[in-house]
Amino acid sequence: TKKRLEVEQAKALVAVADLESTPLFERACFSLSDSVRNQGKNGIIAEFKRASPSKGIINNHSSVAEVVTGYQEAGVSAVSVLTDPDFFKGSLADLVAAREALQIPLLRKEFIIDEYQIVEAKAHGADIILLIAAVLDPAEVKALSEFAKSLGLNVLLEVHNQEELGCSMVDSVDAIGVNNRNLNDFKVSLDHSLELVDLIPSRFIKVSESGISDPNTIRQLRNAGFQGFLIGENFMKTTAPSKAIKEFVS
Ligand code: IGP
Repeated sequence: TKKRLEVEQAKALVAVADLESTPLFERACFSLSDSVRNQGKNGIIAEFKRASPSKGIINNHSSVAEVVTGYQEAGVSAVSVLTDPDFFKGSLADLVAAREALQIPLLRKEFIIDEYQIVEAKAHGADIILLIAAVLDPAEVKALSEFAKSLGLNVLLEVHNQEELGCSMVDSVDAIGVNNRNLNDFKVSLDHSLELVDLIPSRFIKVSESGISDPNTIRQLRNAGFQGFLIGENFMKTTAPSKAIKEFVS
């Protein structure tokens, strides 16, 4: 795949030992579960998202630092930054810029298929990595999540249906996210979250992902048992995402 090539090129350019000797790699990670349980924060995981495969360019004018600073001021529990260059116009430089602006957990939003990307995530300031059940087999989810935990990172496992949840769930993940968007046809339905929430054991942080655009939806999801809410486009599509999030939470 394209991602495999991208990873092999990155490996040829920067050795693991070089990533491991960066100051950010040494840093202790913020805990996602502590931040989500913190009563002073609102459970939102707000995303910096320039573009997407379904929408094309969403926001090409806002700076990472300005947007994520606004997210933090609005009381979010964590920030997510896309690093995929092709589909989402993101980069590791975006991740570092977010880290420099934040004192809360930061998620590297990426299609992770290799341990190298996990080392890279930590070396560029991430506290949390995403593992997507739709692109990994259960043995890979287990191995990659255990590797991430060994580096002190938090792990968010993303599922879309009951089958993925059943075969991918492992104790080495901290949080389970239900993606309301089908990655194949991009259709969004909250029903995915509502149908899966009771099948997720309570030892995991439960996150509902994608297509959330109304504070009432958050109330509904919270009542159903979710603690985390991953939101990108609703804020990024506005002229000032940092203002949009403040209005959303007020
Ligand atoms: C955010 P939205 O609809 O609020 O912009 O969605 C986030 O859930 C979405 O970007 C996402 C994603 C992913 C992107 C969820 N899982 C996996 C890339 C890969």
